[in-house]
Amino acid sequence: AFKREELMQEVQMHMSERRFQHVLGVEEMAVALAAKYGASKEKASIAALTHDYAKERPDEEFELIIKRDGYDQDLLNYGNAIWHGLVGASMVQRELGIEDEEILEAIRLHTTGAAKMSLLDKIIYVADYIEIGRNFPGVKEARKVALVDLDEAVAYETKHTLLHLIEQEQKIYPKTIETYNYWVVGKA
Ligand code: DGI
Ligand code: FE
Ligand code: FE
Ligand code: FE
Repeated sequence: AFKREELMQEVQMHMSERRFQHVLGVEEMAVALAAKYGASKEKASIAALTHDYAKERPDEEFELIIKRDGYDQDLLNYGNAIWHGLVGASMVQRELGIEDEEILEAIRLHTTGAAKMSLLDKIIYVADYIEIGRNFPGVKEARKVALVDLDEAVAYETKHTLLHLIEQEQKIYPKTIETYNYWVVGKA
C-alpha cells in the first residue's frame, strides 16, 4: 500500500523547506484536480510529492547520468530546469522505488509538457503551475481556467511560460515547442 508519510519524509530530506511547501501545495492541487477530472488520487499524490525530488541535485550528477544512461546528448546543452524532471524521474525510480510508469512519465513531463499527455501528465503539469503558493501575474486566471477545462489550462500555462522564457531570452527546449504547437496552436 501507498505510504504517504514515508514518501513525504524522504522528499523533505532532499530539499529546502520552501520547496517542500511548494511540493505539498502541488499535491493538494493535484489531488483536487484528480477528483474533479476522474484520475487516481493516489497516483496524483505520489507524482506530486516526487515531481521536484531531483531539483536540488548538482549539475554534475545530471551530466553523468545523461552521458551514461543513453539520454539524447543534446540535453547537455540545457540545465537543471529541464533535467530535474526528465532525468530526475530515473532518480525517483531508483532511489524511492517508484516503478509506476504513469507516475514516472508525469514527473518526466512536468516542466516541458508534451504533445501527447495522459490525464495524470496534465494534472501534474497544471497543478505545479497553479498551486496555492504560486504568485505571479496570471496565476488567478490559470486557476480559473483549470477549474473549467484542463486542456485549456495546459494551453494557458504553455503559452505564458513560453512568453516568459522568450522575454528572458532563455533557451527553449524542443519539447516545449512541441507542447506549444499542439496545445496552443492546434491539435491538428
Ligand atoms: O520546478 P518548478 O519550479 O516547480 O517548475 P517547473 O519544473 O515547471 O519549471 C522549472 C523552470 O523551467 C521554470 O522556470 C520554467 C522553466 N522552463 C520550462 N520550459 C523551459 C524552461 N526553461 C528553459 N530554459 N527552456 C524550456 O523550454
Ligand atoms: Fe519542477
Ligand atoms: Fe511546471
Ligand atoms: Fe514544481
